[in-house]
Amino acid sequence: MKIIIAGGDGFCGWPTSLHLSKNGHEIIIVDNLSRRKIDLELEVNSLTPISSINKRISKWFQLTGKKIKFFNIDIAKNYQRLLNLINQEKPDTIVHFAEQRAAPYSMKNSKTKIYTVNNNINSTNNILCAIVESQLDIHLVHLGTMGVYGYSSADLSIPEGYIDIEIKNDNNENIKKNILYPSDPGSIYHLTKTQDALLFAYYNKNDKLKITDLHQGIVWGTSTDETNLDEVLINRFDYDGDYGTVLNRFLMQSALNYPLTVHGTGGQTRAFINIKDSVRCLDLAIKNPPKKNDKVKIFNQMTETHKVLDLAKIVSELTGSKIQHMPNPRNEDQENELRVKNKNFIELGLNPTTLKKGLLNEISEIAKKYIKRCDPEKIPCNSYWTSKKNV
Ligand code: NAD
Ligand code: USQ
Repeated sequence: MKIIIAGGDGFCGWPTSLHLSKNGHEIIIVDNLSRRKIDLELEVNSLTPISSINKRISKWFQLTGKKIKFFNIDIAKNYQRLLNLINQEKPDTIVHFAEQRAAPYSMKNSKTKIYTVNNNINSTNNILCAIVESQLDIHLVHLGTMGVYGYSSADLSIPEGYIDIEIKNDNNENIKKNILYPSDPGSIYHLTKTQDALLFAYYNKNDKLKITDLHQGIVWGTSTDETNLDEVLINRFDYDGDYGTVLNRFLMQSALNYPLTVHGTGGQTRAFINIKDSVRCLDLAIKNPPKKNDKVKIFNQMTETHKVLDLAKIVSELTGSKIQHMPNPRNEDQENELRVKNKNFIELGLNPTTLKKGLLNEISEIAKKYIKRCDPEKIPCNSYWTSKKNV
């Protein structure tokens, strides 16, 4: 298959590009390198030393003989270049990772809120418009987030996208409907993903586009078999207060002997998936497109749920690190239970990599290897959800 990977230079996009290239697909990366520019803006680096996109691609060719093409296009702003590329390359599939993905960055200030909304919603709408205008039969696979649902399951396992409801009509008769699960975003970033979901529903209804939306949990880990082949292929490892995600931050903090920064009580339950499973899920989603006239296919891309404090305890037992409860900079429930259905991927053959000590050790080793690149001043989370700090 020929596959355009929008956002293919990023944390999820780069290992996915390599994995799909190894599996014989023809890969075209489209990325405006905005994530690298945000590192410069925040004066922070990936813990791992990431090479330029051209060096990455050349090394992959040298090691495997497989070519990956790269186009630097801002898909939120340059619709015509995106459309020209689609018309020229005629891909079978477009995978869409190209959005600003950090909730804390999206809540930093008005500038980052506006940027996140403009960038994410325009990226998605431009891709959808371009598929329609090209008149090609392209399957769009988008990376959504578990956060579209909110995290409160209210004794109900969160279904994969849709929920059956029964309501009374004007004649007081019960009618049944199958609707998108009500959205409940917790940040401006998560809000853009709920808007994406509406765009998909509309283009699917109006233009019959074939779309798969993957509501992914928090990705942990950094390496895959392909990124492990050479240091030039290494994946990014975000650890700073805006982009670092919770488990990777705890593993990095333990390597630095820095207390594990648990927000509030640590009672927040979240869904998780290892990066190795994330790339496998993309492969499965691409191989199993919706049929013509199917509605948007929605999968929950996660393998397990954990409370933040329990994760801190696991890392602490493994490494001897201390746990420090911090005032929570976010406006979120301090405690929640979360149950999530994920049978779609399991039925397609996903064999989940669960949080094992061996794997945590492997990631700790990477964190230890590069810990000298860490700037401890960048660890605290300084983006507040509201002007009033929580205590
Ligand atoms: P990332 O920031 O590392 O990668 C995103 C890539 O998209 C970057 O390389 C960036 O330069 C590019 N990009 C952004 N806007 C663009 C634009 N307008 N034009 C072209 N390129 C653009 O993020 P990631 O962690 O790889 O996440 C990828 C996707 O997966 C996101 O949509 C995110 O919402 C979703 N996701 C990520 C996680 C996670 O834990 N990392 C979890 C769930 C869902
Ligand atoms: N947290 C801590 N300590 C920290 C960092 C985070 O206690 O040092 C807590 C947060 O308060 C939150 C939880 O850990 O309760 C998760 O935070 P996170 O930064 O790991 O994840 P989140 O902001 O939800 O975002 C990440 C990705 C995003 C993706 C989302 C999936 O950055 O792109 O969409 O995970 S999900 O969480 O399922 O919505």
